[in-house]
Amino acid sequence: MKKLFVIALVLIAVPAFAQQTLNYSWEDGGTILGFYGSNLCCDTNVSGPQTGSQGSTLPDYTCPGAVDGTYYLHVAEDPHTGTPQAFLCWVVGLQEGDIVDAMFYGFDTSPGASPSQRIWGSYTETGGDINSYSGSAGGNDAYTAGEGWDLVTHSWTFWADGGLHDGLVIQSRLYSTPSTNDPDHTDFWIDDITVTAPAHATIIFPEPVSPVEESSWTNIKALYR
Ligand SMILES: [Ca+2]
Repeated sequence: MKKLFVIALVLIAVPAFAQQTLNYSWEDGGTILGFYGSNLCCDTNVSGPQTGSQGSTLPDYTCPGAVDGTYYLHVAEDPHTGTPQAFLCWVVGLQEGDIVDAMFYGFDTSPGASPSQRIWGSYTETGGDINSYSGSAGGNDAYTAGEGWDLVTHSWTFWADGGLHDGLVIQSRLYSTPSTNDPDHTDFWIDDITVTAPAHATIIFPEPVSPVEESSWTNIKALYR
């Protein structure tokens, strides 16, 4: 009887699949993996206090600095139209029923009102790139709380749709007020994302962009004049 009890305990203690947990805090100069919405702009890696705008206001909205380490992410919605998404992580090689947990910090100083952020997910096609959208994966209906750096979290149970998709893009959805107005501009800040996924999956975070990739064609042409 005692042996049976021990075996039962071991079975409970061992997870069905090995898990991995990775963190990205923008300390290497990276920005975003991609975005949805033509009005997402100005993605930059920043440090120290940053002042931005909330809609039509003059810059009056100050983020004091990173919540973790020295560097963090800045993005903006300009003009206000729809809900742009900043792609912060891409998990690929997922299988039906896999659990993916993620959390990040978004900066918000307006309780119960925009600007605010939400953590959300979308599927990508098997074998496709990060822009091969294959449907929304849902997210957390809660917005950043409006108390400075606020943690948003979500847990997804992966739906493979018969093998049509094997990737999950984890994004920040950006909410501004008013939701539609041109030429309004709203700044957002993000830091410290942590993602847990099965060991058979691959967790991809932003990477620093090399100076060559940053150069516009104009700059490249100028080099050969
Ligand atoms: Ca950081």
